[in-house]
Amino acid sequence: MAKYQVVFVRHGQSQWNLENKFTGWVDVPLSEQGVIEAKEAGAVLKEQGFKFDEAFTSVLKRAIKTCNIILEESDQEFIPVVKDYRLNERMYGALAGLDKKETVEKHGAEQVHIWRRSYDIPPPACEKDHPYHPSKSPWAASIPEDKLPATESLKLTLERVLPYWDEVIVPEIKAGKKVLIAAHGNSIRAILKYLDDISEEVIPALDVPTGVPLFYEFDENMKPIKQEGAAEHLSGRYLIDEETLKAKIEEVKNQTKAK
Ligand code: DG2
Repeated sequence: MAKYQVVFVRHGQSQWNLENKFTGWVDVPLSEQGVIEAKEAGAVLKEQGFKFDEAFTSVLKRAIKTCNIILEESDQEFIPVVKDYRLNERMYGALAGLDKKETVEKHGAEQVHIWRRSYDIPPPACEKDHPYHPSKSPWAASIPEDKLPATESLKLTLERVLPYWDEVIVPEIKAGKKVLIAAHGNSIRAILKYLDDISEEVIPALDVPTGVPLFYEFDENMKPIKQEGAAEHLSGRYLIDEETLKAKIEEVKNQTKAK
């Protein structure tokens, strides 16, 4: 029987999603479309009666803004919002700031797919003097230096996110709180891999669309309960119609397809 509920949402389209650039820990804003997606996510949650007790987000403004817009649109701005770098996007290493299609032209589609979607192969590391090295971000001072990654695979992202899920978020859920998690394509993929025990062979096929709430229910042991209409490979279901969902997932996949 369902005991706990969680809603995950990847931030709405960011300016660099729109411009097709690898982003990672670079702190870029939402695009105009991203703001609309966040508003739509809030409206759907309101319409379907979702009430939250607490929200968790990263320290990156695209996720924070999405979280705030959702809470505003669903009349829940009063709930506490907890921000933590452990929900950040995977650190994209030396790829940060590069155009995704140009990177394919330079290194080949296969190599870029490995960097983007393999489980344990990280992109090339970024040097300390790289313009987007995380030590240059305004919030870097609040993170222990040895926790500032020069690059991250999905596996390394999972190793960062999972302790936060287990030690900070799950206790709140078990205390009976309904939780919203506004994060990123790969920090959410990492949590979903864990929750649904998705294999290393299957995880490269999983893409998370921007700005679409993903609803999960869990039993008393925090085991996900398969939803009717669950998304492929997942126990949770997206709160959007099938056709729009497909188109939004294709958008993510097509970011590296030839011009
Ligand atoms: C994107 C994901 O992250 O890129 O860092 O470029 O969710 O913060 O927009 P997000 C990035 P892909 O892994 O889909 O290339």
